[in-house]
Amino acid sequence: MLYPIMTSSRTVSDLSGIWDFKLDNGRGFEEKWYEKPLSDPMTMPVPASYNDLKEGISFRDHYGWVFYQRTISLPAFILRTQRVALRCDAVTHHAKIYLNGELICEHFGGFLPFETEIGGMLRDGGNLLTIAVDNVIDYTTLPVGGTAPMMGGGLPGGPGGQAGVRKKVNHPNFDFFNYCGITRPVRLVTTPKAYIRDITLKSDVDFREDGADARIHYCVERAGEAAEGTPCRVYLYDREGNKAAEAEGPKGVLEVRGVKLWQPLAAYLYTVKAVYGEDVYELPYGVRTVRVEGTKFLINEKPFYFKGYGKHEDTFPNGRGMNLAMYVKDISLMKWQGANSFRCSHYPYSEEMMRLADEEGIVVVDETTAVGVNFDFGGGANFNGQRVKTYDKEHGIKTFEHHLQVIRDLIARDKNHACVVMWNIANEPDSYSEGAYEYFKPLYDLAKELDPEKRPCTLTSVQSAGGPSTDISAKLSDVICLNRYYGWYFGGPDLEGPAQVLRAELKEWEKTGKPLMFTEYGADTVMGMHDTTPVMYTEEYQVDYYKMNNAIFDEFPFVVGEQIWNFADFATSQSLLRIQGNKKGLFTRDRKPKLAAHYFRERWHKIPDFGYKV
Ligand code: BDP
Repeated sequence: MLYPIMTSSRTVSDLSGIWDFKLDNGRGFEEKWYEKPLSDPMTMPVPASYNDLKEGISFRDHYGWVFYQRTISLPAFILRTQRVALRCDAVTHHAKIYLNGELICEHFGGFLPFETEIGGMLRDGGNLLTIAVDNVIDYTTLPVGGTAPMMGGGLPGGPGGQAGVRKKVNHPNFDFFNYCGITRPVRLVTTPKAYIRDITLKSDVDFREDGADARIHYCVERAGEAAEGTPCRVYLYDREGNKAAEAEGPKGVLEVRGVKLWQPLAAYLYTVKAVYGEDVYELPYGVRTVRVEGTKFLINEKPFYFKGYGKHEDTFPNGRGMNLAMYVKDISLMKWQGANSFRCSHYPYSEEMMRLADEEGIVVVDETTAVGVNFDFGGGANFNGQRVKTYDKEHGIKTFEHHLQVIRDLIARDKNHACVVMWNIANEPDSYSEGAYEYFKPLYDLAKELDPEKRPCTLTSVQSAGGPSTDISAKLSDVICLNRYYGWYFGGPDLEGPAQVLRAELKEWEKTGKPLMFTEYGADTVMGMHDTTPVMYTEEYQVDYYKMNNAIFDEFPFVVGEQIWNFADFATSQSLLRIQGNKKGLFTRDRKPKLAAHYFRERWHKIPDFGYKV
């Protein structure tokens, strides 16, 4: 799916701004709030999560639907000649869109874009646009919600309680706040009536001693009615705007001798320009290769070492709402620290962030919204004390079809990004129970089939999955990705015993002959809490925790990366384990460094991006 841009044939009208807003009181649909202007509306910015923008717990934790509204119009000459689509980049988690009182589109899933054509429906003058948004999560949605708190807590009979729950509330089966609303831009996008629907690119690179040549295979998907024989041409421009190659036809090859490669932290982007009839689209594109060979992760045929983090889209008060200034700041902090990568934990990040990562040369592990596909959290008593098997045919997870759809949409959106080097199919799913292999095998197969580059696929594996004999990621993943908390949830505050168990576990994984990276390890740390004897939650303990883990990773050449948990402190559901949020950040939520941030800065600047441990 193409990112919306202005070109000589396309306009984009950004609908960002203050919209009218109202929480559903249970009668919104019955009373057809979408048919007329909302009575007594609140003000609400788009894009943003709404939760932290008005005061009070009942607002923050609202369960169910909300209504956003504004009017839209476009000049008549555009409506006469152009195709018009309404594009939403992300509405969390379920959207119903009404135009002048008519339902025109419905979409499930809160982190990927969708669009609907509205040209023929727009009237002269103002048109009432209503977007109803639902935040309910359960075991049919991704991410997954339970019927009781994942990490325990809550009083029996109280709002968060496990028994006799009075009020309906969401129970995320994951550890981040269930921020929702219209979190990314909404835009009106126009194109000529015959238009370029999609572009798919894939490079073959011949590496020579003194450089490289590339064959960029392209496919331009066209749509709309066009005269027979409408020409399609594709051009490649270098960074200075010089034409580097061109080709004719909707499918073909752009040949580049002496290609300039996209490299981690040394990005080079060409522009691919497609022209079909009247329509023109331009796409930034980096040429690079990715593959796994033995226990190495090769980027441009050189063994790469991942240094970085799992992150969140989480800032105050935007929640998960787009925050361009923070995206730029975060990448600046990554470079300050000597990092080269991050993982889009636990959902696809905004298209603006992906484009920025392309431009800044940051390597990305791209993740689906499949977090919480695991009914063992909270001791398995996640469903009113009932133990339910994750893949139980009758009572188990019902996410499979949606999971397939998320993979389709994620790859459709991100397939052309040079920054994306691996797909993460799920975070900490139940990858060890009966039915796990049958659930996951088709998902890996689909990702491989759809990705033009056939990037490596993985799942980030939960500690309780055990080792390679029980965890299906041993069979399915191209790179073993471990989320491990030795010295925190497992064994903390002791660091010596956990070190031995970690070493023993790595010896087991080494036998699989696959590369392995850590996609999570971390310790909650309250900024400003210090002690001479490192005790849990102090900044000193966080440093010692990381030193212990890193020393063990360094013993194993097949460990190809360390992505710590988390880049910054972030908001999550309340529980006895969380002190106003998850505090595992190297940085605070407002991006001030803890002691461990300085420790990693020293470590990572000494570790080369390529050839470490070779
Ligand atoms: C892992 C999850 C992550 C949590 C983290 C933690 O993947 O989302 O935030 O643990 O406990 O289980 O901090």
